[in-house]
Amino acid sequence: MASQDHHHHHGGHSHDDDHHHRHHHGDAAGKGAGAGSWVGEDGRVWHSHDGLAPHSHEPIYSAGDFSKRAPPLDSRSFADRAFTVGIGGPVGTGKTALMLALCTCLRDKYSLAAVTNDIFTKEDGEFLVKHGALPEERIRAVETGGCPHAAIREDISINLGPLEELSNLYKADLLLCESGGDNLAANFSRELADYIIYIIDVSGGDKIPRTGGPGITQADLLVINKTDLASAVGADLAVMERDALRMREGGPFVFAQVQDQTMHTHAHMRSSLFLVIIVMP
Ligand SMILES: Nc1nc2c(ncn2[C@@H]2O[C@H](COP(=O)(O)OP(=O)(O)OP(=O)(O)O)[C@@H](O)[C@H]2O)c(=O)[nH]1
Ligand SMILES: [Mg+2]
Repeated sequence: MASQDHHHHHGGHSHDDDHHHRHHHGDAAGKGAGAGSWVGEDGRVWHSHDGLAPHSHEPIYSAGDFSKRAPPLDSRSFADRAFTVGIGGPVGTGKTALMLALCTCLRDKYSLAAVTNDIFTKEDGEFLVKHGALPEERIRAVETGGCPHAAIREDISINLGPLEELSNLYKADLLLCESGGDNLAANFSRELADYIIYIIDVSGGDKIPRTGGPGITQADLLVINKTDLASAVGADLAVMERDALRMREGGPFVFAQVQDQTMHTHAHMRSSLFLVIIVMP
């Protein structure tokens, strides 16, 4: 299988702000910014599309460090919204499968609710409903349009609204929020996720951990999924382990087979659940 290049793409629209706008406002406004974009008073390129509120994208100059990742918020009131676990990662790595597994493992012990993000559909929410992850009314699906990373980073109100509502309706102990699949630069804002899980899989090749986007380096937990496919795609798990530990300064990661619930999988899944549970207030 050809390895995917997760590295350079940015959703195909004009986010030339990320690296250039500070130095080239005129250019960005003139050609790169395109219809629906403008340069704000702060010098950033703002845009509005797909039903998201106007937003600009914070420049991301590096993948950042695990030890310097945004800490949990001091002043966060869990009465307004329960402890929220964000699950991010590239397209198709197993985010929804992980949502289902977490719901299945935790729903008897805790009051849960889930919000899923898709670009143009409600597919993931429907999947969770179909597989009985939680009672249907505890699952909300949000359509983010073409900018899934904005919905977890710069314009999180699209997720905060349904999360707060579900939290209050069901006196939730724990909320799960699945990001739409996005590129390696997408990571959750601390304002949205109290605990961040970033999930990649082996099928993109064993180089992925060392390419080190903010999700890989700064998530509270990295999951490397679909280890059952490693030999089929020629991915060396030892390399992935070495690189994940190095990129994350020894921060936690687990290998997983989220879907095929083998004994082996369960051991890994338990350790990730354990990590989720120990950070709960
Ligand atoms: N072989 C294998 N396949 C898996 C595993 N986990 C998930 N899958 C499959 O991978 C595919 C994508 O899984 P999803 O959970 O939908 O991935 P996702 O990250 O939610 O995808 P998007 O939301 O579309 O970005 C599905 O066909 C799953 O059945 C695994 O451990 N091993
Ligand atoms: Mg999904």
